[in-house]
Amino acid sequence: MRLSRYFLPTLKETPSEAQIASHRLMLRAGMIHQEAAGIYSWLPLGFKVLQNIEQIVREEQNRAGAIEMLMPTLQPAELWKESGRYEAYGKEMLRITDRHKREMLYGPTNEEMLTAIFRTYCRSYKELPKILYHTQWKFRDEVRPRFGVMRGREFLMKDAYSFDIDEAAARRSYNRMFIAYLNTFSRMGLQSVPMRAETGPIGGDLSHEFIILAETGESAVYCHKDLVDMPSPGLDVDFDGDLQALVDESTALYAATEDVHDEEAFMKVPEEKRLSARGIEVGQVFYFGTKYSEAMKATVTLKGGGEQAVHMGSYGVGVSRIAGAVIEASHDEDGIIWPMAIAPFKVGIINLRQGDTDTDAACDQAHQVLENAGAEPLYDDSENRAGAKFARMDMIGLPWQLIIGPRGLKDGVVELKERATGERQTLSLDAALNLLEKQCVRSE
Ligand code: 5CA
Repeated sequence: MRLSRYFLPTLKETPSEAQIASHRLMLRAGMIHQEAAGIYSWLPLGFKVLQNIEQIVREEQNRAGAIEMLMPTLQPAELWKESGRYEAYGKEMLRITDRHKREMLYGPTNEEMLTAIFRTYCRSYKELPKILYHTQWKFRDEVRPRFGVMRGREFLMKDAYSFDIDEAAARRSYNRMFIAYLNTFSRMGLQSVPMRAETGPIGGDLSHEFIILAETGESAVYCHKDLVDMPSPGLDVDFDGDLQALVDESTALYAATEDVHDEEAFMKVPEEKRLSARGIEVGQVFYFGTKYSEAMKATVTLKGGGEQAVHMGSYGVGVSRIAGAVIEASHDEDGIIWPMAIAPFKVGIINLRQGDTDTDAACDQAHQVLENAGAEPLYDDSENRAGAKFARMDMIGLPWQLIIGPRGLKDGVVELKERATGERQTLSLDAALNLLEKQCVRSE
């Protein structure tokens, strides 16, 4: 992509309304544009990041055996009256009346809708187990939307729902999602810590939040320090096998969010291993048994006769929140440092003397080769001074910078800079392009 043809409205000044680094940088890097409190447009650069996050979430959901679908943003109020949550949800729910005076709402989550779909089509134990998911915009009229996309009112969530015959089977579905989440966040370069958590308006008594430790996180959390660098299970996990041992390993050490924190149990952790910190919740999993299936009569017939309300769980990932969380976890004073897996472009080409025939030709060649190889280059072909080009490239945080100027070309060389380490190397254009193809093109 040529910058001259792209839409990248970067800002030099730090926006005064932004209190944390990720919000500031998302505005400055031209990723998002605020439309109303907690409601954002995703500009092209931000939208690419959002799509990359969504795709990783999708691949790991599919790998774990969940099935993708799509439900609407608007929901009829009747469904929520059946479960009893229409009143209980309170002011966080955006209620809408259509022209026929029918009560609707902008969905904050989809337990009711999917339970109703399930009961329409699935009547027998033979249909079980099932995990269905979608990635869709949600609306929660938060009292204090803040920190940009981290606590929005409209936000993108992946939500999955599991249906099983009994608690033991439901626990297996819970474990699938639990392990899938560890892998999902790890692929994005995030170290997530699963912590016991409150269930809130979703319900049930078994729940874990997946927390990214960060000083600017909204939740106070307490955990054993060894959890902070625990390796993720890895993509070769057998999701049809027994995952209980893996889950037990990840939950054996103390880890809890403030709401369920047990100071007495925490004190049993050796003092030098006690960590009380702040964190960002990027995902949460719930098992709530028959809470919705009983109220909404989602039952299946049993093998030996009789009927059983299905056991359910739900599993959310804050897709849009993750864009902010990754920046909180990965930036420096010059700007964002994208992990390769979700970077909006993988390499920035910087032309140090626009208009110089040889330099322009070398940049054009690099751009074309990298485009064709699928290395997703962004070519700064603007007339700006080199200093301004460097500053902008650092700020938007692409993993690699390929720097091409007339002086180097005379000696047959270009410069390659890695954003994360700041390391630079001087090499021939061919060698640089070779290296970039290896680094930036996904191997699968
Ligand atoms: N139905 C369940 C699971 S599918 C549910 O709604 N869970 S949740 O309330 O925990 O939300 C799931 C994830 O969405 C959270 O872990 C968080 O990462 C994200 N999220 C929740 N509220 C917001 C918000 N206001 N802004 C951005 N992301 C949010």
